[in-house]
Amino acid sequence: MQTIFSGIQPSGTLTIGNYLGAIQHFIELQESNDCFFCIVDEHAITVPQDRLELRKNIRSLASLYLASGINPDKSTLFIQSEVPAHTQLGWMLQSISYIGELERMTQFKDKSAGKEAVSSALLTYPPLMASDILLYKTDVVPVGEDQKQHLELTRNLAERFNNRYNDIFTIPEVSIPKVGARIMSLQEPTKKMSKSDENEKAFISMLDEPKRIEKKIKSAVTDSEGIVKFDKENKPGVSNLLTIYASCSGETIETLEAKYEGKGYGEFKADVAKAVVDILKPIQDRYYDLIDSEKLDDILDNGADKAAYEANKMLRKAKKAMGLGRVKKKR
Ligand code: ATP
Ligand code: LTN
Repeated sequence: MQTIFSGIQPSGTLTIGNYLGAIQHFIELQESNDCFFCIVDEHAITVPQDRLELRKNIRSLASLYLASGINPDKSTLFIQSEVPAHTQLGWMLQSISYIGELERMTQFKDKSAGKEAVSSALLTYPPLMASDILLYKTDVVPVGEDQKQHLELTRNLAERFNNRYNDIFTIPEVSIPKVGARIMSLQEPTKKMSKSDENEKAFISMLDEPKRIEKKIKSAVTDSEGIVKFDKENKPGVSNLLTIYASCSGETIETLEAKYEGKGYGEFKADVAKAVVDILKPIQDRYYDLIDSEKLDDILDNGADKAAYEANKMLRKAKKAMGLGRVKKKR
């Protein structure tokens, strides 16, 4: 049995990209592993957030995790800010991070580009992410393609700490799905689908109604060729829809290409929409049952207790290794 850790930011309603790139794999992994799934609200505040909106998104994300199939009897589901050890170890890891390596992170470059007031937390986000992972002796971190660079930095920081102080951290492996690791924007298929995109037509939210999903897929950017074929370079829009369809239906891309040979985009798009609705509809039903329930609070309280117990053990070790605090005199 391995220990798994992953986190999602409550920075908007999850998209089908988050589901196919991350959550779907969490569900598979929880069957035979010890899993921790986190709502990383302290990561979300690295860019400006409206407080009421953030609070709503945190609860909504918790509910979506559960509605998607995270089983609280098997996995630990919790909110990052409810376990203070994350920011504590995050600070300690900042002390061994170099500004240069943080400035090289593509996420930092993307999110800070052209902005005047960039928070320093956006730069120091990776050591906090490393802390999330290292606190739980994590063996494997399932994430989408975009997080690969952060995972490499996490491994570097863990090794640096182990060499410099004491060999206490497990070096985590990254796990990226073969299909669905990078679902693209429906409007600009060369850009990743993102829940914080200003253009709502660019993403399918996990809570979009069936009609809305159909509309968004119908207006997804494709090309004028009229051939359903996977070719990321020349046909990014169609390839993205094929990936979404394959991941939702469990069919291979080749089977789908054959199925739509000689057919136009109209029929293809209608079927992609149907496959997405079939996956999302039952999740949405469970979501609305949970969102205002006390049960959700109980699950999160329990999760925070369990996570804090594990995290505090590792935090104590890390503090000792670095020489923080004191050793009490024997009486
Ligand atoms: P934001 O837009 O606020 O930066 P995001 O939509 O990129 O957020 P995150 O909370 O950063 O989502 O990511 C949660 C998980 O979903 C991560 O494992 C990430 O790799 C994965 N993920 C995010 N976007 C996609 C995507 N377009 N395709 C596949 N996986 C994705
Ligand atoms: N950086 C990630 C979210 C995240 C995460 C983590 C993922 C924060 N801490 C720990 C895996 C493990 C993102 O933006 N998707």
